[in-house]
Amino acid sequence: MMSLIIGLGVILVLAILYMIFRIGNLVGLVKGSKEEEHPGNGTHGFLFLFFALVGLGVFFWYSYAHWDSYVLPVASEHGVLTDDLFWITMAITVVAFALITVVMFWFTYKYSYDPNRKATFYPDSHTLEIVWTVIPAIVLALLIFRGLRVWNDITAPASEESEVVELIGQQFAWTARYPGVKDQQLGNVNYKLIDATNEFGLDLTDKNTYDDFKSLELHIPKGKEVHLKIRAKDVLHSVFLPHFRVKMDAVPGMYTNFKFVPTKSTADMRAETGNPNFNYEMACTEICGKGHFSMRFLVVVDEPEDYEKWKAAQEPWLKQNPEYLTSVPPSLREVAMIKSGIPIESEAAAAATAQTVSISK
Ligand SMILES: [Cu+2]
Repeated sequence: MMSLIIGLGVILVLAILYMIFRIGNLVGLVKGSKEEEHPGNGTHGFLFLFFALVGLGVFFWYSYAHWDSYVLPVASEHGVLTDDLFWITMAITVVAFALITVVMFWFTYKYSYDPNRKATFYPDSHTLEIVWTVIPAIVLALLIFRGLRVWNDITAPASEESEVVELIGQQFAWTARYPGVKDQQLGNVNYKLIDATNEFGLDLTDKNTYDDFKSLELHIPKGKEVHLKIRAKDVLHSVFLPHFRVKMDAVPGMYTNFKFVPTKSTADMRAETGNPNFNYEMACTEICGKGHFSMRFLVVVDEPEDYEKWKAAQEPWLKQNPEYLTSVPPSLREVAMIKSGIPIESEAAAAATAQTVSISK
């Protein structure tokens, strides 16, 4: 309602201004003023200049006043490179923008209609054309080639030694799956195996799944390459880690990847920002439905030794859900129990054995 009233108010003010302008013209016409052929030229010229100066002023003031929100601390190796590229591009484009604005609006003001002036006939100038084509071409080529080189490095495949973490987006939460400390390999998944408990769709015929564990926080080690394997269970989501300058869509039916090296632990960042409550966060940047806003995920960057300790303290998914032992092929059941840490003499183990025996009878 309020915006409707404001909208109507603006329309009314514009209509009144137009009427005043028309009346001014008509009065001029009646008086036989000389301006009748080109009414309001001087005013327009001045307004152009005014608009340019006020606009530029507001642009620079706004950038200055909100400077803090432009310069989020960076906490990854490649983030420093992309920030550099961003600020170099920004500097060049802002200089060009300011120059063009000033020249364009100044000319409109300076050369507004004057009955005593005659325009010069100026069909073309080769030198001028060459200058304004070649200089921007060189500048753009340098920017693009440098950007391409950085981009190729950022999107190159992750190294074998990287820490692999799987991130899964679904309406409306993130989950992380870690390869487990015993085999350091993510087990296979199959979307057809997804059910209320087996939310990853773990394929329990694959030995590598037995020590995989789930986490509702993203823990990553400082100074080591992290390889995010990203997927989605329903619609498009997008992984956004602003401090690490990481952004990658989560796509149903395929993996997307992003590798990066975190350079500051959560503790380092708390010291740097002077905020003892600082936490890294991951957000979804794909409008994925009405609960989109709740797709916030806590990110913890640990020192490498703390990271190893944290990993070792996590319980494999299979140990938390031992009833799924029945889905493990009998020949692999012992391996599954050892890797996941399910006691051989447990009830679940007995149930699985009983089931096998009854099937084979
Ligand atoms: Cu989402």
